[in-house]
Amino acid sequence: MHKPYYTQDDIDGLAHLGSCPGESPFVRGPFESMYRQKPWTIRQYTGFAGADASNAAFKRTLAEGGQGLSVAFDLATHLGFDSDHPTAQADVGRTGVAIDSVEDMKRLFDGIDLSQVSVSMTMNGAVLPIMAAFIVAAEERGVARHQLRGTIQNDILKEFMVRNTYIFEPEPSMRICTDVVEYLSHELPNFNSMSISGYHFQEAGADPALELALTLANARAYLDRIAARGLDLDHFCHRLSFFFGVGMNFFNEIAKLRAARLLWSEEVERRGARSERAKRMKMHCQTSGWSLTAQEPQNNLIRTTIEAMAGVFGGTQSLHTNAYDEALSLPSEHSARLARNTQLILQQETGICEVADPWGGSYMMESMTKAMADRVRAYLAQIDAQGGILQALQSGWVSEQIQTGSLHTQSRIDTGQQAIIGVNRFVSDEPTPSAALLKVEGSAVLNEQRTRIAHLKQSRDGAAVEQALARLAAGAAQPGTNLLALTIDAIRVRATVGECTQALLGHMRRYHADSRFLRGLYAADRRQDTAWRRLERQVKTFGEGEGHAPAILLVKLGLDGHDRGIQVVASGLKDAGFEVDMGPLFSTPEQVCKMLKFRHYDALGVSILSGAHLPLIEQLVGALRENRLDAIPLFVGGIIPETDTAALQDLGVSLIFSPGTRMEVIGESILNALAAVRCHCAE
Ligand code: SCA
Ligand code: 5AD
Repeated sequence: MHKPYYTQDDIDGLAHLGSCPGESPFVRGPFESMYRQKPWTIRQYTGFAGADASNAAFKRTLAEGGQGLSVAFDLATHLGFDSDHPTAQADVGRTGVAIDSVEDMKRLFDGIDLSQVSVSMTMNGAVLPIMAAFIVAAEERGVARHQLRGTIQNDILKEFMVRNTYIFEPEPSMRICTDVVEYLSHELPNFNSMSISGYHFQEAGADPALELALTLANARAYLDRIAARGLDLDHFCHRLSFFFGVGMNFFNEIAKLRAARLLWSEEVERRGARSERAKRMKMHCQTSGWSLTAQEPQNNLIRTTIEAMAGVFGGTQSLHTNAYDEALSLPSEHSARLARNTQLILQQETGICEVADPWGGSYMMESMTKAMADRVRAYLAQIDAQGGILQALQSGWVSEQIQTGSLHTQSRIDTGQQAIIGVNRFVSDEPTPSAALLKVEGSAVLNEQRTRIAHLKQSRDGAAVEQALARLAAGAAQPGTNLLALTIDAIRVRATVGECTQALLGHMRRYHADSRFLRGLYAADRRQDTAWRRLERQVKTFGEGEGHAPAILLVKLGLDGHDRGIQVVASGLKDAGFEVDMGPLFSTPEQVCKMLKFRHYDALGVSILSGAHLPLIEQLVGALRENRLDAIPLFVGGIIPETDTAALQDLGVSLIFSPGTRMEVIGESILNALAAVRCHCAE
């Protein structure tokens, strides 16, 4: 909560005051001249379908004012599956670009001079083959390693906590991260070897203080590992970069970014760094995807502009602004252009770049920066008391903190305490003018990738591939060998991303996470609310009629790991009186059938945000039919464009819930649908 106004009293004695931008502790920004000398990099996260389509989008982005590149890979690539792997089929090319080999990587950057453009790659689980493919692609184009500028995300801890594109268990995963940092610090001195991320925590429900605390806690864990290898902080630390989300909490977001630099500088100094460069935090920011709505999507342009301004006032080095059609699909050409223009207008029309840290000295901002830093320190102390972030992860503390945040936010929205214009206030009855959405032809991409893999496998030197993969597998069993060096050798002889991953899996176990959701918290927030109490009564009445509470199985299908939505729905329905089970992430239709046979369920709910809903639901419905389970009512929630509604209904889906649907609407619609089925059966 903010005070009504702030005065000199609020900043008297604050220890962090008094420095200039570019001076330790860098609270006012990493550089003295900041944007006057070099504005932040307009770096839009881009990728879909195959390498050629994404290459065209990169070239368009650069021609239309983008200043750096940022690659979004598809889920199959993230999880180390080649496109021809049976598990990956529905997801190929959906949420990002499909990359199976160095040949794909070369096409991705065809005609783009990698000695001039910096490239960020959001890759964590399959970081070894992807980083290797990038290095080999550049090498074969004649770009020297020291010329390569960019960033690899390489932040596996937050994958276990929220983002869910992990492959190996935490220990081997930490080794891989550290191998990458070590290799890049020697071989690619201008490449940022980690982008330690808070963004995904915020998207999953963390408030700015928790987001920052978890980011710094993870960063500390990485520092410990890297230090244990004997690397000198002053040699590698300036290449550890950060990544934060920027939501609608305007003042707090600015304070968060200022506090982030302050705390990082303190941390690195405490560990004995001597150079200023090592203590200076640099960051990328992305406006919040979660804050954008499917209802009246043009409102999202306004939200994104405000969030972008908070990122800029906070002193970010690089920025992605989301497209307004975010809650409906991946950006279209038009929405991507508007998103980019948002940044160009800020840079070139407003004068914002002329003054560094314009909020510096504000009674409010300085005291909020201090308050933010204090809250983060308190979280870090809590994490330390548990023995560190890995322990806090394994005990479930991290996910409990984040889910608590997401449930409180949801209840505040559902009760109207937190305003979202067009969703819970000033809802428009007018139909939203329909925008042309990007459509990925998944099966075409899949067929093309399959053909390319087959061709690659025919034309390469099979024996050389086998030997390189055997060396990689042996390296996995041998701490002390650098796995990135071995993966580069394998990728160079045309091993695929999937083959490298398989080789590592020989010695590094695949990680499986539990699905958890919280009980009691959501209902506690809504106890006074008549709409909620009505739902509770309806569930009770249904249960009395049936002799048991309505039971629902909620599942995620395919490779999509976005589980904030399903967790919130699971908690809400459970609190309303439903019996709720949640299947594990990455369920297959066969596994869903098995779960349905294990106990009685009245309904099945599927959450899909990856755009793969049509093939996945088709597969699921086929499996349900084969197993004579197709009488069970099927609900789907997620990012489902209206144009796909009819096809899903034809497949037998009873109800479709878009983002932003209130909990009581979900609960009541399910009960009504169940009642309708009962009536129908009785006729
Ligand atoms: C800049 N420079 C200056 C200066 N401004 N020097 C003096 N005075 C100034 N005012 C120098 C810098 O030191 C640097 O040189 C060079 O100019 C480039 O500037 P930069 O600030 O480093 O900018 P950039 O190259 O853009 O790098 C930004 C950053 C990097 C450091 C943050 O890591 C980055 O680009 N990150 C992007 C991460 C990203 O896009 N992630 C997408 C995630 P030196 O290098 O020589 O020092 S998307 C995601 O994960 C969400 C979706 C999902 O899938 O879940
Ligand atoms: N292209 C552009 N933006 C993307 N996002 C995710 N995948 C892509 C992509 N392929 C953005 C969305 C999402 C956030 C995590 O990143 O804004 O909410």
